[in-house]
Amino acid sequence: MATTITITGAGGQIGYALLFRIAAGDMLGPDEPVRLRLLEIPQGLKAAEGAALELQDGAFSLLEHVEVTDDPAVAFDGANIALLVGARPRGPGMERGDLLAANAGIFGPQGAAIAAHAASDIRVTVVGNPANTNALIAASAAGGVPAERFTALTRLDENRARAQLALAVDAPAASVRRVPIWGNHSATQFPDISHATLDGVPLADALAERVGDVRAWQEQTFIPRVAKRGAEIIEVRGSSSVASAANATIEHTRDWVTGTDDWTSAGVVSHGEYGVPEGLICSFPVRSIDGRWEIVEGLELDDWARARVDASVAELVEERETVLALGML
Ligand code: NAX
Repeated sequence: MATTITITGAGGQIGYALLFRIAAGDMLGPDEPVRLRLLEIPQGLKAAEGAALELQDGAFSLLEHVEVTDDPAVAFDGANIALLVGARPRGPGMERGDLLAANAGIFGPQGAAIAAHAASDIRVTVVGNPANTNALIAASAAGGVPAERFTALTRLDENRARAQLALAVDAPAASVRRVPIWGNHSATQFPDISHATLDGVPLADALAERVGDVRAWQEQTFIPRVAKRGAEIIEVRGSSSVASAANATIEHTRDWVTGTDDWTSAGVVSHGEYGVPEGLICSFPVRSIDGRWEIVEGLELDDWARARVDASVAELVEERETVLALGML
């Protein structure tokens, strides 16, 4: 049976980069037929309809059906996977609270529609920013659906971190692993290199040989580069990250369904792991086993790392408090 995948914001940039890769089997593999549901707001429907026409023209052998709608009840009906990409961007003069409120107005109703209409094995990946708190809002509106089924994308941050480390040691990105992102998908995120491996062995010595003082390099070069990579892309490309974000969304969802052979990063619900308050959707080092994300436990965090994790988690707590105070949680 085909997997039903709902993509919100499907008429936008990341949507456009996602659709054709999913139809080509990049997310669920070459043997899994897919049915796509594209959800847009009325202003975005034409763009999504145009993408649907191009999907037809791709004559993809795995693509069984495409439907474009602005009705969440239709979009999430029977969905096995939901990629929540559409979000309200920060407009001029918009305060953080306004942004959270505007997005709560999107992700709350979508969470409720998922609870009412999606399949019982629904897996939700939130891409639209602020991704962690949007996932929290959707999860809390989705009564009856376990919070573990709602995740926020931090895989792009991890990929950026692995790529920067690989450049530093002059190795292919694929040989660098175990670089988890902790905390929020925001400038406070903590890309952690203390467990990083290069072809399966600790990377620390190779890195020290290249950069000298590793801690200084982390603070002055690596962390700012990773955390501000989105801004760098905008400056150079003249537009935000699109194909790399779609790629990360596909990798995150594929790993969730098919499993991992090593750690990766995902925003998942905390049950108090590493002292992160329960219920927050926080990025952790994770593995995917039997179709579920499991947080990698028992890792050492020294005082320096702990302070960075705490700062990012404090931001998540603040976001949750803002949304609670608005009565939207
Ligand atoms: P676009 O503005 O190109 O597309 C967004 C689309 O969402 C638009 O077509 C809009 O009509 C639609 N939309 C808005 N509200 C909707 C609703 N209630 N239901 C359905 N559709 C709705 O943005 P794009 O470049 O595609 O980025 C999408 C989101 O991804 C943004 O919030 C962006 O900040 C976020 N990102 C998240 C990343 C991550 O790693 N988590 C990285 C990339 C990206 O910055």
